[in-house]
Amino acid sequence: MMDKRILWGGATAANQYEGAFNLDGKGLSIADVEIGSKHGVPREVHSDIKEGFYYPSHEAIDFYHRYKEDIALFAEMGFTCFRMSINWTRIFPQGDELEPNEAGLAFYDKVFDELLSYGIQPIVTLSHYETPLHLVKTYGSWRSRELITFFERFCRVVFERYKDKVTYWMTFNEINEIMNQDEPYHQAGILFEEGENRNLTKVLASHHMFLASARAVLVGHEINPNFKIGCMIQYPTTYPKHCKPEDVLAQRYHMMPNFYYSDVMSKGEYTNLCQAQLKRLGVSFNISESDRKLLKAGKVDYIALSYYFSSVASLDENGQLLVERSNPYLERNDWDWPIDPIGLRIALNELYDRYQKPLFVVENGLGAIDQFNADGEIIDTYRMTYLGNHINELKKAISEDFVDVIGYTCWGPIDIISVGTGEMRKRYGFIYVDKDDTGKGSLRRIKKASFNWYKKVIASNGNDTSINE
Ligand code: BGP
Repeated sequence: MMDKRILWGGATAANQYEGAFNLDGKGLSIADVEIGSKHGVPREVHSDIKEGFYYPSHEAIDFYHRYKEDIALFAEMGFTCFRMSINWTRIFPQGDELEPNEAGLAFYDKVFDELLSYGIQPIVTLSHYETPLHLVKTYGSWRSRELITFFERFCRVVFERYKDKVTYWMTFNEINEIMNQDEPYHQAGILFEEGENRNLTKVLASHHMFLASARAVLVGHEINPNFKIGCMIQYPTTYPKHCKPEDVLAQRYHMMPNFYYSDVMSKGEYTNLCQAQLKRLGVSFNISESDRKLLKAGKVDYIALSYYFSSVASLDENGQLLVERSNPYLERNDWDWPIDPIGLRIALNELYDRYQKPLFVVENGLGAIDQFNADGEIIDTYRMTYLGNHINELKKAISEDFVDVIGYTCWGPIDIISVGTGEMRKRYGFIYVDKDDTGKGSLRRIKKASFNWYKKVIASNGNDTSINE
């Protein structure tokens, strides 16, 4: 039984949800030139919009025009919070203007007012894979220190504008994925050039983003001291493959690039772990005294995390780190992601032990292929089982392990575009959206069986996760 009341809701990102990619003055973001993948093929990025291609972000599922209908459905489920991003390119279409786009600001006013009219608090990500394309082309994205100024300007404008409407903010979505991805396109707007020192670029771009995040924390607190500004990481709970000490070391090695991010943003410095990680990467760089001071002053208030699955790590015979998703103790979803609810409890304990800062689970969920039955319904028991089991472990982390958790927003409470594949058929929602992978469909919203289930979960503060079949 969990007594502590936490926030409950769902999480989205503008580029996967809003559509209206070129309306009311919006500029192009990196998402707007990315096409969907054919199954198994990586997504392709174009330098501009090309004739004859389908770009999933352009319409997405059109929250831009349907926000009232969607928010009413969220309210019906009893949401007390809703995570969304402000699309940077609605506010600063190119990213480097001096004055914001009023129509973009007005849109988020309408959305926040609608949410607040139902008592739903907006939880806002400032940068969720939506770097302005112009900044990528003109400045090389976060390779350039100049982006710190542009990001700070964007933050200042939205903090001022929404200071009475939003309390919880987070800076960069899954920032730690910069180190984990071959090319950190989504996270940092970077595709490598030939001959580029990739590790060095990743480290420097990350440094610029750390400084930008620290500036955002300082500016935000100056505008409203009650703001809570967090970082956001993808938490990759990892187990040693065997009880061999080498595999335990491998597990630690695998966590290093991830803690690298949460250490700098939460502790305000490059810790011994960060230095060890830099050494492993074979790169070094100078950090000025003023940068060090800024990082120390701009530590985050809380840590937000996404959690989907766990991995296992080992060292191969050449001493190389090997990370696998296959774990004989776990089942996997349609996209081969292992399903591991206890991994969430472990994640929360590891993070809280390390940082002693409040945690916010801002993404968790099951991507699945949903099918209508003969009665025209989607009975998504698999989704309820996945979420219910994770919520049960979340409650144990709170009530038995005394971890301080602010809230839980599952990913994609309504079906939206998948970031990994650009598909629609990878569905996370309690609400089905009639749209397929080629962009066809009426966009009609249809409740799945999990809709009423989540309503009950929220009403019971997560204490009733039972499924009535
Ligand atoms: C996270 C992202 C989200 C989201 C989610 C699910 O990495 O922060 O934007 O999309 O993963 O991933 P996918 O959409 O590929 O299933």
